[in-house]
Amino acid sequence: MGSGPSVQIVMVGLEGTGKTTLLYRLKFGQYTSTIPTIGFNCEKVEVEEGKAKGVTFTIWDIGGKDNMRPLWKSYLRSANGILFVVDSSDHEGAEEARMELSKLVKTQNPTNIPTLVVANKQDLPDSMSPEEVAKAVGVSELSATHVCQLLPSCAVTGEGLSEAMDAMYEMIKKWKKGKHKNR
Ligand SMILES: Nc1nc2c(ncn2[C@@H]2O[C@H](COP(=O)(O)OP(=O)(O)O)[C@@H](O)[C@H]2O)c(=O)[nH]1
Ligand SMILES: [Mg+2]
Repeated sequence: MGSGPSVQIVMVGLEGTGKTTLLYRLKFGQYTSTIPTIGFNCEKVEVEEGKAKGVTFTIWDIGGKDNMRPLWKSYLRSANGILFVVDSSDHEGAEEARMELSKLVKTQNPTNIPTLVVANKQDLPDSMSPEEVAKAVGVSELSATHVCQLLPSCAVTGEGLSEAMDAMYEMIKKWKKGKHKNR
């Protein structure tokens, strides 16, 4: 990996939202088929374009089955940012995603590391728009008190992923500055 800055990211979300697809898309630059994640995957990804060029992201892709969710918080201790992946086509799952996101950001994240919600599967015809996803999973409420924003993506084609990594890195940089100021 390069000699540039490096950050640790925890990627979570309900099962089947596209986390592992996103991870492999970033890692290998192409679509890779996945199997349901038991436990976790971890990859180092060096961004090759955009504002976060040269930054190495160590991404922990944590299984989203409900028996894994209590473990999400233990991965946050050494993390600099959270990627919360949502399946924009899963209308029924939005309420569960909203509860898990809120719990994670408000109570399981004592150092308030920034959260980027990724509205994935934007390519599917019945997908909610990014604005609809933001509303459904409560991003606007959370962003009043926590560093939380949302961006759209399609992990299969990779659309939006470069913008998402840029945004995640910008949020982390700001968070680090703010943290040092308060010391
Ligand atoms: N149409 C579409 N399918 C996707 C997208 N991202 C992931 N998938 C599919 O969703 C399924 C679950 O993906 P996976 O990465 O295993 O989800 P995970 O459980 O969050 O890791 C797989 O069949 C993927 O090919 C996307 O952006 N668009
Ligand atoms: Mg997975």
